[in-house]
Amino acid sequence: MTIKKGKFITVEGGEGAGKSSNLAFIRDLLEQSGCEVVFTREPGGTALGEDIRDLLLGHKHTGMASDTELMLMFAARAEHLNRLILPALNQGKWVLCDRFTDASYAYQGGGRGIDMSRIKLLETWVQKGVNPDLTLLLDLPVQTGLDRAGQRSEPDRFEVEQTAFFERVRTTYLERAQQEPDRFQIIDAAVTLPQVQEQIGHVVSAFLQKRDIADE
Ligand code: Z5A
Repeated sequence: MTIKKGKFITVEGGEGAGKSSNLAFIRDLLEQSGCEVVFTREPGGTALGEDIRDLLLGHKHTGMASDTELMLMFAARAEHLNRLILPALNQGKWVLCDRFTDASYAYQGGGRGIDMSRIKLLETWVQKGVNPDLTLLLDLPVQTGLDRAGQRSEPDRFEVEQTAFFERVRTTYLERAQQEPDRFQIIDAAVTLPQVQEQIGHVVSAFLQKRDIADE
């Protein structure tokens, strides 16, 4: 794989953490500072990836084996990296992605109980060393998130899981953040939206400042 030029930012979090509510805000912050932003999501981001997303989130294949689920996530990711993420980074664009591989560790590893070493194998194979430069983890107590998400319409195939599943997802995200403190920034997402955005603003400004110093 070729060398990256732009920066790769991912946003993660459990149910009702407020990703959708904050992604446009993050994109605006980046664009205001002169970054050309490609905004995308996982699973999805390409035509094939969006078809895989439908299979993963829809209810047609309820009871799908966990290994199938994991490999479909990585199949969509391989397409996403090769067709969208890497070309954009190589053109000097910034990629802002709604979820990435940390979600596979959290949901398929923590949630479904797949051995993390198997996820690592797929990560190494598919990503070939390409990783996010910054990951914002929107963290909040599981019940708060479920209460918020419950106000939305029809639940997808993940949203019907039990509280214990989402507790394992949250624990795994927090463990990963602890293991990679330079990449992860934890945002307290349990507070009001303006308070969440104030924290995000600080994190993104600090990251942009670091980029400016590195570019000098
Ligand atoms: N998945 C996986 O298993 N493995 C993988 O590798 C990948 C993904 C990549 C994709 O869903 C699913 O795929 C996801 C994990 C799995 N499963 N789930 N569940 P997604 O990412 O597209 O969708 P989502 O997780 O359901 O999240 P979302 O739609 O992006 O949004 P959200 O984070 O849940 O939050 P929201 O919609 O912005 O907010 C929820 C509600 O809370 C809404 O009414 C807001 O107005 C409200 N809200 C937001 N912030 C606040 C604050 N601060 N205060 C009060 N109320 C708030």
